[in-house]
Amino acid sequence: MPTHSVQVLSTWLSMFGLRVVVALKLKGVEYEYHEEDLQNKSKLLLESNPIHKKIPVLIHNGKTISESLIIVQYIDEAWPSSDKPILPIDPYKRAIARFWADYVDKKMYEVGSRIITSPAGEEREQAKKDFIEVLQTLDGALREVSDGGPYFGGQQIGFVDVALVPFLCWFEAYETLGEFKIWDESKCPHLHKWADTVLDHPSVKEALSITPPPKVVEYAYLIRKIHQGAN
Ligand SMILES: N[C@@H](CCC(=O)N[C@@H](CS)C(=O)NCC(=O)O)C(=O)O
Ligand SMILES: *[C@@H]1O[C@H](CO)[C@@H](O)[C@H](O)[C@H]1NC(C)=O
Repeated sequence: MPTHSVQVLSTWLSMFGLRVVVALKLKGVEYEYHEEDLQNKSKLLLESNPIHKKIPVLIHNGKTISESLIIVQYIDEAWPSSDKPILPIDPYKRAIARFWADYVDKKMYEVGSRIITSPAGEEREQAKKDFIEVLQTLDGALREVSDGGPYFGGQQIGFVDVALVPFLCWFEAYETLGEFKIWDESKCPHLHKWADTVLDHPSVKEALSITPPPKVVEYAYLIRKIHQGAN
C-alpha cells in the first residue's frame, strides 16, 4: 500500500475533480493528488477508470471509484465518524439533495460549455439565456432547501454545495467569453450571496485554489479557438 491510502486523479480545470477535493478537505482526509494531462493520460488513470477513462478517480486502499458525485457520496459514507455529514440524514432530504446535484450535473456543464463553444450570434445569446435560467432555478432551489441557512445544506455546507461550487471557478470565463455580467443579468440575490459565502468556506477556499479563474479564462479561449477551427 502506498504511504497515502487515498489518491485523487484529477486535473486543475475540472469542476468534477474539484468536487472530490472539496469533499476530502471537508472531511479532513489526507490524500495524494495526481495531476493528469488529459491529452496524455497516465497508465494509472487508464487502468483505474477503464470504462470512461475520465478524471476524477478516487483510489482508496487500492480500490478505485469513478464519477464525481458517486465519489463524493462514497467519501461521505467511508468517513462517517465526522460531525460533518455531506448528505442529510433524513431520507427525503437526501433524495432532494441528490435531485439538485443531478440537476447541476445535467444542466450547468452543458449550458456553460455552449457559452464557450457556440459561434457568436443567436446560438451564443441563447446559451447565455439558458445559463441565466439555470441560475434562477437554482436560486429558487436554494430558498427552498436551505431552511434559512446560508448553504443548500442549511447551516452546514452539503451535497448540492459541493456539486455546484466548483463551477464558480468558471464564471469569469463564462462572463468574459459571453460578454455579460452573470449576477447583474440573472438577478439571483440568494445565489449570489451563497457564492460569496461558500467561496469563503476554508475547505472550499483551499480546494479551489488550484483553479485560478484567470487561468480558466485563458483555457476557455483555447477551447473556443479549437471549436472555431473545427467548424
Ligand atoms: N460525469 C463525470 C464527468 C467527468 C469528466 O467529464 N471529466 C473530464 C474532465 S472535466 C475528462 O476526464 N475528460 C477526458 C476525456 O473525456 O477524455 C463525473 O462527474 O466525474
Ligand atoms: C506522456 O506522459 C508520459 C508519462 O506519463 C511521458 O513520459 C511522456 O513524455 C508524455 N508524452 C507527451 C507527448 O507529453
